[in-house]
Amino acid sequence: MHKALWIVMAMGTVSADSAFAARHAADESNNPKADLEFKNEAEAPAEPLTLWYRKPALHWENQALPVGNGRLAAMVFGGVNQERLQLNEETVWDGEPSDFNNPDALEALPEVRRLLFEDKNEEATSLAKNKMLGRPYKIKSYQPLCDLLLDFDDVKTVENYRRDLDLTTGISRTQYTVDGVEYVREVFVSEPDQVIVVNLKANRLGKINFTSTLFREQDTATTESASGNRVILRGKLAIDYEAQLVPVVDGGSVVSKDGKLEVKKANEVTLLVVGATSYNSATDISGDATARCEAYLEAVGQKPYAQLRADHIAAHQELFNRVKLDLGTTDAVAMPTDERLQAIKKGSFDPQFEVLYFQFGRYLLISSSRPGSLPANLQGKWNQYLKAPWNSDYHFNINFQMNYWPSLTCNLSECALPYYDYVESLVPFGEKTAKVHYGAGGWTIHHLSDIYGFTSPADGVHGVWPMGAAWAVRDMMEYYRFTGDAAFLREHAYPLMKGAAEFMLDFLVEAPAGTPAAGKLVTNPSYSPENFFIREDGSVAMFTYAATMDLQIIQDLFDGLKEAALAIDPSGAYDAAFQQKLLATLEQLQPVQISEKTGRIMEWIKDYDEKDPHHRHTSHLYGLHPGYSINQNATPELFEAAKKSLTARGDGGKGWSMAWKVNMWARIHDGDKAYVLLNNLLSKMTLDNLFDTHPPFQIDGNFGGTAAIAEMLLQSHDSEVNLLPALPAIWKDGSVQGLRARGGFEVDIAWADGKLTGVRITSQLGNPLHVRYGDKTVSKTLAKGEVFTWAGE
Ligand code: FUC
Repeated sequence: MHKALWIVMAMGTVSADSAFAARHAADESNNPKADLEFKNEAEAPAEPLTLWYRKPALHWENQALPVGNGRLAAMVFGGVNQERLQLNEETVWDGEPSDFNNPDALEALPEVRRLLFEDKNEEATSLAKNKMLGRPYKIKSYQPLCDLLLDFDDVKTVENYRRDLDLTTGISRTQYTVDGVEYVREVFVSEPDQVIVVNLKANRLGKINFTSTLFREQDTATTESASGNRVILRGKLAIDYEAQLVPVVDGGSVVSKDGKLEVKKANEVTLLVVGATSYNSATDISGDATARCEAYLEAVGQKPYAQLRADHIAAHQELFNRVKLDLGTTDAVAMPTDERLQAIKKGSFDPQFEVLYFQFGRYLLISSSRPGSLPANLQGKWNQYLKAPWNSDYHFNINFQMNYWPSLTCNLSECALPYYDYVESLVPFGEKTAKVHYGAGGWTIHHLSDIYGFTSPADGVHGVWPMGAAWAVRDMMEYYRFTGDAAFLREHAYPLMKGAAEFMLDFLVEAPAGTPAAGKLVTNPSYSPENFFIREDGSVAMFTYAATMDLQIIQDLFDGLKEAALAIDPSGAYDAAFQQKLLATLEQLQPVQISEKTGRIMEWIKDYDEKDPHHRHTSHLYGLHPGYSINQNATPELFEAAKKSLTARGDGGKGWSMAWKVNMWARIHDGDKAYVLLNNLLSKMTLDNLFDTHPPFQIDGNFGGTAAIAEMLLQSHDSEVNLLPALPAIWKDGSVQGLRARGGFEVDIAWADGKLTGVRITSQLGNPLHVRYGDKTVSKTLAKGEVFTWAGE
C-alpha cells in the first residue's frame, strides 16, 4: 500500500514534484526486483499478432501498452499491487485561442529577400528572426487527462503472470494467479461507446478487492465523489477538462468517498471512464465538459460488459482485418515481445515480428485517428507529460504528414479523414497569416501547429517556412487517387489545394540578375528542413532562396491541381484561367539541379556542402518520396542523382528519418537496401512496447515504417500497379492481402522463392488497370467489382 500516494491524492492539490515522486513510487510498486516474486511462466498467447510480456511495465515510454479510440487513449501498465492507466483526451491542450500573427513581418520581408539574393545570409537570418516570427512564437503542450489508479491487496508472490495487447481485438489483458486464484483484467477504449473500459475478473467469487481514484499531477485538478459511486476529476487550463469514473460491481460492496472508490469482495467489476473538455473549436472553448461527460455516460447506459466488448471488437476489426501480411514463420513467435526484440538486435531474423510491427502501425492509426476525432499528433494521442517533447504537436515539415502515409496503402482511408478535416480547419487562420506575414492571397501553414489555429512561424527562425499547407493538401489529392471520391475532390481537396497554390503564386519572386536563378521564379526566404550549409567563405547558414524542397513541393501541388481539374472536367474547362497561371508559373519555376561536383540532387540553389552530410532530413528528395516527380521513367537523371544523394546521407537517422529512407529506397526499387534500413529501424529505433523512438518516443517512425513495408510490396504512383517493386531477398516466400493502389484497386499478392506466384486485383472504381511485375506488364479494363488474376507470366 502506498500511503504517501493516497495522502497526496486525498489532499486534491499537490505540487507537480511531489506528485511525480508519488507516481514514480507507484511505478516502482510493480518493480519485479523490489518485493514481488514472479513464479511459473505463463504460456504465450495463441494469437501471433499480440505483444506480450512476463513482467508489469515499470516505465511509460518503452513498456506500457497503448489502447485508444481516436479521441481517448490509455497506457496500460499491468501492475499487480497497483495498476496505473495513464489517460488522454485529445483536446486537453494548454494554450488558448489567440491571434499569433506578427504585423512587423511584412515590412521586413523585402529586406530579408534582398539580403538573401545578395548572399548576406547572416543579416537576413537575424532580421527574419527579429521580425518574422509569430507573436507569441511558441505554442503550448498537449497534456494528459489524468491517471486511473487501482490499488489492490499487497501480494508478495504471483504466478503465471502475463500482460499483452492483442492487435486483432484492441484489448490489453493482464492475467496472473495469486494463492490459486486466477485474475484477469481487460482494458480497451471503445469507439462506438466513447468510453474507456476496465474489466476485472477472478475465477473464484468474492475475490476482487481494490481502491481506486482519478489523479492528475496538476494543481488545478480536484477529485471528488458523486452519486452512483462516481469519482469525478475536474481541472482547468484555459479549457476545462473532466473525467468521470463509474464502477459497475457484481457482488461484494462498493463505496465512493472523497474521490476514492473502495470495492470489497466483488465477483466481477467493470470500470467505465469518460472524459471531455470545453473545447469546441480553435476559437471557441466555451463548451460544457461536465455535460459532455454525462452525455457519454448516458449513452453507454446499462450496456453490459460483454456487449461493450463485442461492439468494440466489431468496430476495431472492421478496420483492422482488412489487411493480412505473411512473411513466413519462426519459433520466436512463442517468445515475449521484448525478448524477441533483443534477439533481433543481436541479428536474428524474425519475419513474424516484422509483420507484428507492420500491423502495430495500422493498430496505432486505428487507435489514434478515427472519423470525427482530431488527427494523430507527434505521439498519436498517448502523452503523460504536462510539457511533452515538442509539445506533442503537429509538425508540418515531415512528421505530421508521415503519420498518414500508411492510411491509404494500408486500407485505412477513413482514419485519414481527421487529417484532412484538421488541415481544412486551419484555412481561415492560414489566410490571415498569408496576408499579415507576406501580403499574399491564399493560405499557408508554417512548420507546426496546435489545436488553437496556430499557423505563424514558430520556435525559431527555422519556423519561417511557409510550405506546410502546400505539402499537407497534396495528401488530399492522394486520397482522391485512392478512393475516387469526387465530392471530396471538388468540395475539399481542390479548394484547399487552390488556396495553397494562390499563396505560392504570390510568394514566389523573380530572382534578380546576377544570381544563379536570374529570371526564374523562386521562394525567398527559403530553407531545407532542417539542414545547414557551408558557404563559400566557410560560414554556416540555413536561409537561402529556392531550396530544392520548396521547388518540388510547388511542382507537386501544381501537378496535383492540374490532375484534379481534369478529373473534375476532362474537357479542361474547369478553372481554366487559374490552371493557365499555374502552367505559366511552372514554366518559369527554378528547376531542380544536379550537382556537377557530386552527381547528387542539389539541396540548395548553390552547390553548397551540407554542414551535416548525414543530416536526418532528406528534404531535397521530396520528389522521390512522398512526391513522385523524380521517377525512373519520366526523370531518369534525377532518379540516378536521388539515389546518389540517398546513399550519401547514410543508413542512420532518427526513428522517422530511418522510416523515410526505407520508403525512399523502396521507390528506388532496391529491396535489399530498404530492408537494411528497415532492420535498423526495428533493431535500433524501436522500444520494447514497439513504440518508435526519436528518441524520445515519437509515433511518426511507426507510421512511416508501416507505410514503408507496404511500399516495398506494392507501388502505384507511376500510373501502374507495380507488384513487389522492392522485395528484399530475405522475404523469400510470403503473401499480402488487402493493400490498396491508386486508381481504386484492392490488391492481394503471393510470392515464393522471391518470385510472384499470383495476384488478385479487385477494381473498386472501374478505372483502367496497368499492372507491372519487373519488366512484364499487362493492361485491362475492369468493371467496378471485377477481379483480375495474374501469375506474372
Ligand atoms: C522535426 C525534426 C525533429 C523532430 C521534430 C518533432 O523538426 O527535425 O527531429 O522529429 O520534428
